[in-house]
Amino acid sequence: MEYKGVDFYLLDNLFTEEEKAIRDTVRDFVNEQILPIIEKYNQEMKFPMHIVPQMAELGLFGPTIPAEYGGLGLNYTTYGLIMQELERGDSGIRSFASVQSSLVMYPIYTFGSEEQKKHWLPKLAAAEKIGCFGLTEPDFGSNPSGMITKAEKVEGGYVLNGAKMWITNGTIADVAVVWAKLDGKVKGFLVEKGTKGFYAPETKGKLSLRASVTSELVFEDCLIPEENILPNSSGLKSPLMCLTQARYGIAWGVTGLAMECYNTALNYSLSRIQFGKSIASFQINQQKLAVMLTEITKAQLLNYRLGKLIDEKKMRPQHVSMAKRNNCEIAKNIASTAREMLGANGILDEYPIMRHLNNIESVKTYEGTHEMHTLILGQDITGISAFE
Ligand code: TGC
Ligand code: FAD
Repeated sequence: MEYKGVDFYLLDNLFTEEEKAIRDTVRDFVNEQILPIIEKYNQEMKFPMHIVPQMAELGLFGPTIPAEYGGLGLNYTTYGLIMQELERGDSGIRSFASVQSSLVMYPIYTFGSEEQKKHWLPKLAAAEKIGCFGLTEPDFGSNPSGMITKAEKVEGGYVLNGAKMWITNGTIADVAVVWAKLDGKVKGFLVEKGTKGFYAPETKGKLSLRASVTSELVFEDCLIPEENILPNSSGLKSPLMCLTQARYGIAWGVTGLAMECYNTALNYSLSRIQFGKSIASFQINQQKLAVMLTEITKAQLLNYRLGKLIDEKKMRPQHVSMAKRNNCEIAKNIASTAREMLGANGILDEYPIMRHLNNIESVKTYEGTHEMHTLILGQDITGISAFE
């Protein structure tokens, strides 16, 4: 059955023709290029690299970056809709786009020199170069301020020592945006593939986000040239600003994941017969569908308003935390309920639900865990930090 999206509150009436056209183009791309292949890549624990040039051609990398640097200069609602459609395909595909756009192009655009912007951004938009973002360390995940990776000033540049962990695209990246302490203050560095003393081994054994490359980054006396420091980065606030961008994309992305699980459960329940009737006719299943649709609609409304707040420059990071926290939680619940509604068939790879259910475990964890976003909101409400 043709997928038509989920739009109970007629939000389509609020999107512009351009926003809808771009969303539909990405939806078609997902239907034609991702859904037919993704289970295989997921099972083989590989990222489908061959789709990246097509994604670049569609303008899916850095879509909000101005055209003079290779982006499309689109608004944040459109960026969100792109992420919604990509994650309906798979969280690993959305992750690839999130990292390239929000965690690599955004920091170069925001904290980079004019030379860095001109050199890197068009290549990243065209996917001639792939990037990754290294903040998390083996001993510092939720609390990146404790990071021990450090840079020391030497003649002509900086020497970098330390390690990062759980880095999306690390092994396949041409350039890593790495956050390290220089004289005790966090700064961003562009570490290029092939730099002596830089290794990026792939993390094996993941049971979630399998169609995505995850890596460790190791820096052993890496000499980083002077021109590769991000000159306008300043303190932990700089990487946290990047996280706000990526968290926004995740809020939309997981809504797409939830829409796909809901749609699959709805179609299945209408056709599956038990006790002489479709299982959709039983009250308990109708309640499940009603709750799923309500939660999707609430998530869509959060996303819609959040996009406007960003475009109107009224967004605070706490607004994004609320949407990331809520939407990951409801997506996880919806994927789990959808799995139940398919009975035994729910565990088969013939349906996308089990893959989404496994993926959401990563998505709920990265970019700030559910608990971190709860505490961010708690601090905003009370003025009291409960992190320590
Ligand atoms: P804190 O003192 O609160 O803040 C330091 C400065 O930063 C400002 N700030 C933010 N600015 C922009 N966006 C945000 N989200 C911000 N959060 C804080 C803050 O106002 C302050 O500014 P200033 O001017 O006063 O200096 O810092 P803290 O050390 O107490 O940390 C707070 C905490 C715990 C919320 C933060 O560390 C945090 O968010 N932790 C979670 C870590 C996290 O999310 N890691 C994600 C790693 S990247 C990743 O997962 C990529 S997955 C990609 C994929 O595959 O899709
Ligand atoms: P911890 O910080 O050790 O937390 C463990 C548990 O304790 C969590 O439940 C947490 O909520 C809880 N906890 C911690 N502190 C508190 C507290 N103060 N109060 C209450 N509860 C608390 N990072 C990058 O930098 N770049 C990437 O590209 C990237 N990609 C990733 C891809 C995947 C597939 C995954 C799984 C992770 C990725 N990450 C990346 C790392 C991710 O951001 C971290 O895993 C996340 O921030 C949590 O850190 P942690 O795993 O060390 O958990």
